[in-house]
Amino acid sequence: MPKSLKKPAKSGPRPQDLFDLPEPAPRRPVGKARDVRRAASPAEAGYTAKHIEVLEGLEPVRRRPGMYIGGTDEKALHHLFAEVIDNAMDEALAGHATWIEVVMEADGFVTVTDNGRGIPVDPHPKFPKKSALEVIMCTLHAGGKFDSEVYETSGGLHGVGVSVVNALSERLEVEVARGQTLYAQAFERGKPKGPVKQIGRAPNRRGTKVRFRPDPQIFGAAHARFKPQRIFKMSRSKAYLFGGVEIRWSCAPELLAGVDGVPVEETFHFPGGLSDYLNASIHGTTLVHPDIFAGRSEKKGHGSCEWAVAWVADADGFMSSYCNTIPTADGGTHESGLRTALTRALKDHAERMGQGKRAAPITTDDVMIGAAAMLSVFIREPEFQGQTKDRLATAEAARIVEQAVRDPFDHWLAGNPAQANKLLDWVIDRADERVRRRQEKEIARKAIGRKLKLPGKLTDCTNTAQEGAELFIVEGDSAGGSAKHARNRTSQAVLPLRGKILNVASAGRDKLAQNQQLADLVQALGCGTGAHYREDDLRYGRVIIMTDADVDGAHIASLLITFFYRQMPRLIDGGHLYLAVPPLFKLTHGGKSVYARDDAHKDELLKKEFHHNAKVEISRFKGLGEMMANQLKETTMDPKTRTLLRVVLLADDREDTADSVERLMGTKAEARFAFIQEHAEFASEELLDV
Ligand code: 0R9
Repeated sequence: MPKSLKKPAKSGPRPQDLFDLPEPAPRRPVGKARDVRRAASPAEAGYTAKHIEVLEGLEPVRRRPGMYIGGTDEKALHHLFAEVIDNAMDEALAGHATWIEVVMEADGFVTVTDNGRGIPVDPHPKFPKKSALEVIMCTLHAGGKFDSEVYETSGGLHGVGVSVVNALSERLEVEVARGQTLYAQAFERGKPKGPVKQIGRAPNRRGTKVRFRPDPQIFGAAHARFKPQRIFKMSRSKAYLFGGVEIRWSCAPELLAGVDGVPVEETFHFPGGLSDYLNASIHGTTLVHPDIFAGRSEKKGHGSCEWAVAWVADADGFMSSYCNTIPTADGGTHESGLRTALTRALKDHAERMGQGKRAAPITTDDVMIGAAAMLSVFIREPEFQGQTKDRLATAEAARIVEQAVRDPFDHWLAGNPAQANKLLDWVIDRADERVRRRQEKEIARKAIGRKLKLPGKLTDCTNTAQEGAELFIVEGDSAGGSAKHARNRTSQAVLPLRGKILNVASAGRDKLAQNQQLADLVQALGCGTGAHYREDDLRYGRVIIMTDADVDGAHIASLLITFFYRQMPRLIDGGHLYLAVPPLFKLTHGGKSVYARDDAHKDELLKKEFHHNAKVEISRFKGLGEMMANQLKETTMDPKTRTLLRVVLLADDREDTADSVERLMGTKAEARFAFIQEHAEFASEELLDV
C-alpha cells in the first residue's frame, strides 16, 4: 500500500467568490475513475506489456469527442490536461514519483513530466511490433489490465485514458526515461509518426514526459488554447491534495499578459495537505474558534480519508471534496459522512455539557452552514453519479468518513471545551435563526394567502402580525370614511358595515350563511367560526366595534357582540373584542374643549371643568361620520387618548350569559320584555385605558 494514500485532498470551492479557492480540475466524464489503492505496485507484481488490454481503436473519439470528454468547450478542453496530470499523480500517489512538472509554452503546448517509473515500453505480446507505450497511447480503454495477477481487485487505473488526449491532440510527444534509456515517440491526431525510438541514455533518471497541443479541428481555432489561470489552479490543487508531491509550475510570460495571480514560475509543496489548503482558503475571514479541525485516517484495505474543517463567523461556509484526487463538485456520500459525524459529535457534546435541550433543534444544515470544509477520500472503484459525474455515489464512502471523523472530532471538542462551547453556541444560534426564519416565512405565506381573500370593503393595515393590529368595525360608509382618515395605517384597519346587522340569535342557519356583512367580517378576521375558529389565524389583536354613541349605535354593537358570542366565543375569551367609546357631546368655552360620552358624563364635566358656567357651548354629535378625522382620532381611535371597553365573559356567569343572550336577542319577544323589566341597571363594564 503506497504511503501516498494517506495524503490529503483538496476541494472544488462552492461559494468561491468569498474564498480564494483553487479551481477544481474537470471530472473525467466517461470511464471508471482511477483506483489508487493498489495491493502491490505493477512493477512489484511483475507488470509487463502483456497486461495491457486492447479494446478499441481511436477513431470514435475524434468522431464523437463529447462522448469521451463531455463536449468540446473550455471545460472539456481542460479535461485533457486533467487526464495527463492525473496519470502523473497516480504515479506519485502510488509512491513512485515525488515531483510533477507542468509547463505552459507560448505556442499552445503543455508539457507534464513526472519522475515515476516511466510508462512501460517493451513490446506488447499481442502486437509484437508495437510497444506497450504505443498501445496505451493509441488504443481506447487500454490501460493496466488489472487482473488478479497484478492487482488485488479490478478497477480502471486511468479515467478516459491518455489515448483520448492523444486522439484529440494536434500533436502529442512522449518521452520515457526507463532502464537508463531515454525513449521517445510522437503522434499526430492520435496516429504514431513512427515507432517508439531510443533517443539516448538516461543515467540516474526516470520518468515520463507528455507534451501535447489540443487539436483546433476539434476545439475550434479560437478555443483550443488552455487557460493559464485554470491550469495553474488545477496544478496547485494537486499539491494540496497530496502532501507527498511537489508540483513545479512554469508558464511562458507571453501567456500571462493581463492574467492576474499567476506567476511565471512557482513550486508547490504542502506537507500540511488539506490544513494548508484550508488555511489559505479562509485567509482573512473570522473564525468562530481559533483552531482548524483537521486529520487523516487510513484503515488497511478500507480506503482512507483526510479532512480539514473550520467554522467562519462572517461568511457562508463551503464544502470542497475529492475522491481519489478527483473533484466531486456535486458532493456525494463522502460529504454526507462528514456532515453526519460533525453533527452527531456536536450534539453529543451538548448532551455532555447539559445543553442537550438547547441543541435539540440542531440539524446538519445548521452545523454545515458556516463550515469551511475540505474532504478527500481514497477508495477502491469509486462510482460517480450525475450528468457531469461530479457526485460520489459509493455508499461505503459515507461509512468510511463518518467512522474516521467521529472520534477525532469528539476529542477535538472534549480537548478544548472553551472553543467547543463557542462553536456549540454559534451553531445553536444558527438553528434558532433557521427556526425563526421558517416561522416568519410561514406567517408571511399565510398573510399573503389571506390577503388575497380579503373583502373589498376592508381598508387593511400594513402590519401583518396579529399583535398590535386593530380592526375597527364601523357602521356605514360615512363613518368608515372618517375612520379611514383618522386611523394609523400601519396598525389600524377599518371595515365599514352597511345596513342592518343580522341578529344571529334569532336568524336561522341559512340566513346566517347568506349574510354578506357577516361573511365580510369573518373573512377580514381570518380566524374562522365555530369549531373552525383558530386563534393563531386571527389577523388582529384587537377587534373594536365602533358605533355611534346613540341607541342605534348601541343596538348595532349588541348585534355584533351577539354574533361574536355565538360564532367566535373564544375571540372574546382571548380578550380580543372591544367597544370604542366615541363622544356624544363636545363642550367648549374660552378656548377649552372637552368631550363627554353621555349625558351623565356631560353633567360631570360641566361641573368639574366649567363650574356650571352657563355660557359653555354644548354640541351633540349626530354620528361618527360627522366628526372631523382629527376629532375622531383624538377621542376614539388614538391609543394614547382614547378609551376602550373590553368585552368579557365572566367565568362564573357563563350560564347566565347564555340565558341573557337568548332572552335579549333570541326569537321570543316576551322573554326580552320580561328581562328588561327585571334588570333596571346595566351590567358592569370594564373600563380600560389601552
Ligand atoms: C506525464 C504524465 N505521466 C504519465 O502519463 C504517466 C503514466 C505512467 C504509468 C506508469 C508510470 N508512470 C507514468 N506516468 C506505470 C509504470 C508501470 C506500471 N504502471 C504504471 C511499470 O513500470 O511497471 N503508466 C500509466 C499506464 C501505464 N503506465 C501502462 F498502462 F502502460 F502500464
